[in-house]
Amino acid sequence: MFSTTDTIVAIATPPGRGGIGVVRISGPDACVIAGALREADAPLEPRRATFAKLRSGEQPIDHAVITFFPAPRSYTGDDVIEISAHGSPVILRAIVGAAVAGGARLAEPGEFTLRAFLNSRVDLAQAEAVADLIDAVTPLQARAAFDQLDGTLTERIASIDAMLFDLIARLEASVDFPEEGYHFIESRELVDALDGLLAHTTSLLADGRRGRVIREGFQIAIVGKPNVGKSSLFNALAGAPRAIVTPTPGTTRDLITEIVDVNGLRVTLVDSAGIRTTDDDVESVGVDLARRAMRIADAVLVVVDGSGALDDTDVEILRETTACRRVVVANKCDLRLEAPGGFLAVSARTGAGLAQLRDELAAVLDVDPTRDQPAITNLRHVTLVEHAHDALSRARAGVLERGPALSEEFVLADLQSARAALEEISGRRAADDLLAHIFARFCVGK
Ligand SMILES: Nc1nc2c(ncn2[C@@H]2O[C@H](COP(=O)(O)OP(=O)(O)OP(=O)(O)O)[C@@H](O)[C@H]2O)c(=O)[nH]1
Ligand SMILES: [Mg+2]
Repeated sequence: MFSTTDTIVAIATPPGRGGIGVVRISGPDACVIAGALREADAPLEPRRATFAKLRSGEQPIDHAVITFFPAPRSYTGDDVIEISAHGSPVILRAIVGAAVAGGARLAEPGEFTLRAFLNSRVDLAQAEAVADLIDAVTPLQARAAFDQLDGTLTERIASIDAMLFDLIARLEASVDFPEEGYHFIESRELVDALDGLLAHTTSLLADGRRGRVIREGFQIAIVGKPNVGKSSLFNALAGAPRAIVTPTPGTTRDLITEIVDVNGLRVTLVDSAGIRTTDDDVESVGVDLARRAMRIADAVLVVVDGSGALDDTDVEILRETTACRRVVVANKCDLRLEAPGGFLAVSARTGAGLAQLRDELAAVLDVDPTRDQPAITNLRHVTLVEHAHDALSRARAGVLERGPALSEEFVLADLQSARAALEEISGRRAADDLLAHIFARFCVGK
């Protein structure tokens, strides 16, 4: 990878124009480079916003506010200079250009956060949370990412790791002093300790399912026979007229998707062709697509026409979706008060029942945004906790199998591999290519 000891510079604010734009410089020469950029004699005081006139050589650039965060108490752990100038790409590029002329190097994507990780300002899970926080689409995603950045996952992993460390130490003592004929830990005690650890990994994994969908989102397919108002409901939930709505059955053929916020959950809604048997070639391709979308969705929203009675096609679709997580709605309730089949009455036209529909969709996805935030949201973390969990289960089975004449070496190997998995979450053991992969997700300047 690139050098981690030189001085880097990048624009930290998003591309485009704004009231303020920020250029960040990090590294041993940050102060010297910033000094050459401004017209002033007095050195920058730590953590004090200082007004400055910026120049590039003899050319004036802008009025700006410069703040100096000395190492190690800065974002990256190195000396950091933040320059807040007017948010014009021309000005910000000129500042970066002057910094490069002064000896800085353009930062790679995520390089500021990578340095924070390498300088132990954050662990790997926290660094990943920075990217998630920036990418968050719903407030719930932002909360989950913030909690991770704040160290909730780090703490939970560290407490499991500490217990493992203690157990390993005692087992190693037994292995190292076999002639004493004394076990530093008896098998019953070992099984109890493993049960305690497994309880922690189990609860982390349970949080993991909820957490991952908060981070990655769900897919919900809207299905029903033609003309029941699927596209109208899709538009109502999306808050925009995305899909064509007409009184002609068979209007929608393609799959149409839109990302919506359902009570804080990121949901990809999929509108599709009305399901029926048809001679129309194009429509029948659409019906196949609809069935496929229905099968891969995390949940389905089955729509029936509430203004009339159910017919065979409705019954068939209801039967096809019994095994799915689903919500069934009777649409067009503005035309008739009582919904057939006791289904939730909604109206895409008036908006009646839509709030309750959102609640029911969130409920069927089994994620309650008001509950405590899950500490684990990322597939990489879930997979590693699974590894640790499996290794602990193997260790437990091994102890039970061999009874009192337990063989510490086998158990030790499993415990070590559990520990290795957990340390990969925090990044204490992380290969360079893993780091490169994770930080490549960041944008420049982060
Ligand atoms: N009164 C009333 N009419 C509705 C409502 N929702 C949809 N409609 C009407 O029902 C007709 C069909 O609506 P669409 O949203 O196109 O129905 P669809 O299920 O997507 O139909 P296909 O794409 O053909 O399968 C249109 O004329 C809509 O205006 C509703 O809540 N109340
Ligand atoms: Mg439609």
